Amino acid sequence: MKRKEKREEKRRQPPVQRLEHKNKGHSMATVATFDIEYTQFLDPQGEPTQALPAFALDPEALLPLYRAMVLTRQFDLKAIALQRTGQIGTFASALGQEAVGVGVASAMRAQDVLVPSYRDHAAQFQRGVSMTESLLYWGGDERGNAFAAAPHDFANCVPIGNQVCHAAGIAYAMKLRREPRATVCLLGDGGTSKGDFYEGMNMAGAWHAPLVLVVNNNQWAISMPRSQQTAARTLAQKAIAAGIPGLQVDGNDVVAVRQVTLDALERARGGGGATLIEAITYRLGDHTTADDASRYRDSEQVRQHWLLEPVARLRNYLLRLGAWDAPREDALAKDCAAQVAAAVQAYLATPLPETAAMFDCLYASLPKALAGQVATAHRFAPGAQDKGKDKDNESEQDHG
Ligand SMILES: Cc1ncc(C[n+]2csc(CCOP(=O)(O)OP(=O)(O)O)c2C)c(N)n1
Ligand SMILES: [Mg+2]
Repeated sequence: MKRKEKREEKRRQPPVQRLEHKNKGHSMATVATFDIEYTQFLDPQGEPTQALPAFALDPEALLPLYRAMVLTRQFDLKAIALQRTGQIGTFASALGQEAVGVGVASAMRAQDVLVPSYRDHAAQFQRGVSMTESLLYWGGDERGNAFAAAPHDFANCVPIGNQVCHAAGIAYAMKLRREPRATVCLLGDGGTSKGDFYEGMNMAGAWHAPLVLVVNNNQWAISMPRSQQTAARTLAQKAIAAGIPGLQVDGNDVVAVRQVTLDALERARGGGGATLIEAITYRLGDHTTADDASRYRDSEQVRQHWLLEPVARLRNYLLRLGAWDAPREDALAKDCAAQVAAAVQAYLATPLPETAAMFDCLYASLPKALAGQVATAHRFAPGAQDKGKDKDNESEQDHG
């Protein structure tokens, strides 16, 4: 083995510490032990639980985080109302999970890359994605994924966990190009049961890629509770198999989420490789507007989790600091409502996309079956005259 290879081998495999002990009558050795750490700075009442990081002592640094969480909450309410009135399609609210998106994305630099799932608009807004773009996306308009202010961030990923593989590849590319950037990938607790998650995380570990994986553990994968999702005691410990650090954070404490993400990003950019962060939070809303969670979960459990939610927690801390009061809260609510209303207006005023635009950017040349669907789409486009024609052919094409 060449000297360089030997050095690399040594770096990857620290000497095993053998701890001899007896069990069941024969001697064994513990070859590795692991800990999963949990970080919290603010308790549910907004009271510090330990010495705070510098940014959390500075109202100027905290207020933008608070505003962003309140704005996300108002956006969610409005988006649900738009779905109920048929003005957007299905929508996935981030109610209760605002601190994860805001905390994580506020720790990123502009040149980093965010690889989100469909519930991550709180993070996207921090990155400069506009609420109008988000509404376009949920309205079925692919132009909503072309983020003007965050052009290298990835589009919302709806297939669960797939984005982890893309994120690992992006992070590896950053490493190969020696760029001082990192990739942040957001996924749900359910996503950690997918093969893509393990494969992507494994490659990021093997490549020492600058990747921060954040599991938004909101306790539910649609109607599947966390307890039935996996027998693993924590989701963070899944990192151990990939040889990267895994840790838990109170996902309702924006200070903690931001701080652990800052640390993981610093490690990533400094060549220290990937990290898995499990942010413990709770999905206070339905899975999406197509769901009714009251059919499968106990309202008392939801009520208990409202006591832990992130917006009131930071507000209480700001009140404690003397940096917040009722008039400022009122002014913020009005300001957020005006911002959301302007975004909705801009969304509704956006001309519809070209009918067949949904087929763009999928294939270099359209497969035959999809070409048939393009023709069908044109036939049913607003203003098309011949909707009734060619019924037989149409059903063939739809199933092609
Ligand atoms: C590959 C794949 N399988 C199944 C689904 C259907 N599905 C949509 S959301 C969801 C649950 C996801 O739960 P989680 O990862 O915890 O994310 P959350 O919705 O809680 O944010 C499932 C199974 C999907 N979108 N993609
Ligand atoms: Mg979930």
